[in-house]
Amino acid sequence: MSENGKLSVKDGQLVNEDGKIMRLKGMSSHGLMWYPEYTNYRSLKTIRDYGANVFRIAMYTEQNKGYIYNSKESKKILLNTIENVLGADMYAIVDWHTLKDKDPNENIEKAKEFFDDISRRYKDEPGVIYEIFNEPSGETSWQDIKDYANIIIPIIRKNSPDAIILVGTPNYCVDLKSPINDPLEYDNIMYTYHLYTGSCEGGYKYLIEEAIKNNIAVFVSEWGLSPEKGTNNIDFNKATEFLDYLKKNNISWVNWSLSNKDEPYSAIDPNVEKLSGWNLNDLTESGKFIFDSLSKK
Ligand code: IDC
Repeated sequence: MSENGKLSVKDGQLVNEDGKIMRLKGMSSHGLMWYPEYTNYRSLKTIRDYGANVFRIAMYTEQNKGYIYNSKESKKILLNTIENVLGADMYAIVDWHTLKDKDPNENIEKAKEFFDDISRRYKDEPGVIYEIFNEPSGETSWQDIKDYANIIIPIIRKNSPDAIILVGTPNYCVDLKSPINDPLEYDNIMYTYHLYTGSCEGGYKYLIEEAIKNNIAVFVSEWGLSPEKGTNNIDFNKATEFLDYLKKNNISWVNWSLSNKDEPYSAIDPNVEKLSGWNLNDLTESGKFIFDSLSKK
């Protein structure tokens, strides 16, 4: 983080303080209140040492002690995690992780308070990035998203005028067409695109190319290695193709997730209890691939 300083978006690309194109690569927490033990300083330092320069703090709004039901404790752990991420010299993405709440407007009152508080606390901090909601779904339209964003973004901008803000896209963050056709009218905005290998068919190339042509900045704020439908096999070739594509197009990525939950996209082996300092033997197949990619892809 210290080597790149304050980031901004120029012509659809993320650039560092000197105006040089740069990328963020790193991991997402699992749900912050599910696995807070992986947000300790040494754990973050470990992924930093493997090559990460960003950590996404996925604070669920509704599920598992979500912020809506448990604001005080969630916020304490979130603040502590931001400090640890910045201390490990990485950028911190503050992710208001909506999911069950399919339309971010459902909890907008809480979101307003939350983003006002965090952006005020970190108003002079170039290392904090805001992801104003996770994945919209169901009936949530681009207009609903814009209505929400047009309220939350000015709240953040009042305190932290230049912060990078990530905005999700309809249908679980796969619809880049919406911002391409009808972007928000603010600077330093990036639109999120999410992908899980088991359900991806390569359509991302067309979408991302269109976005680039139109100077729409894309940020892959969550992607995961999930098995192909009906099998237990993760297609690592697909994953490699995806990361190569992102590299070629200078797109930042964040992988789900840094935890040892027994599910395919977790990086840490479910039998491993270490909370930092993992070597390759401590990782799942996904984890090995990701930790190796942090420095290379
Ligand atoms: C999943 C977690 C899982 C948890 C579930 C709760 O991996 O342990 O029980 O959420 O709903 C997403 C979401 C992300 C999901 C993830 C994997 O952003 O919250 O995490 N995923 O299903 N979008 C596509 C996949």
